[in-house]
Amino acid sequence: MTVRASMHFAATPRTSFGVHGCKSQCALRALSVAVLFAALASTPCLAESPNSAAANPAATVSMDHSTFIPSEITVAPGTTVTWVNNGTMPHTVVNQSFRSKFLVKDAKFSFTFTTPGDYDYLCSIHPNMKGKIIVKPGAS
Ligand SMILES: [Cu+2]
Repeated sequence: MTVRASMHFAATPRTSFGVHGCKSQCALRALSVAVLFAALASTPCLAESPNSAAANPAATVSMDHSTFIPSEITVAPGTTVTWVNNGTMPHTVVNQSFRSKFLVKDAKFSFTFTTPGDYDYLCSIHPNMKGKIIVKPGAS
């Protein structure tokens, strides 16, 4: 009689569906948070996007008094152009092919031009501040 009673007790299902359900729900929530963080980490932002810079040749464009100096230069393919802000106001250098970050006083931005063509660019803060790089084979 005593043995049969204890066997019956042991066979009673002890699993609570309530506890089990919460566990899997919590695991699911943790997973979706992880997925969200991964998505945020891979979101592209307005970061600086220079291309790989070659050793030479090189050219420099100054930014001063809201003007690119010289406003137009002709360079050979493979030339790295470096813009330097010599003024006190922040400027940017923006084109379809390249985009600098905010350049404060003395900040620099470089881009290497490999493909011949005309590259009109401007400062996104001062849209009237424009410049042009002409990339032409044979130019020095
Ligand atoms: Cu500007």
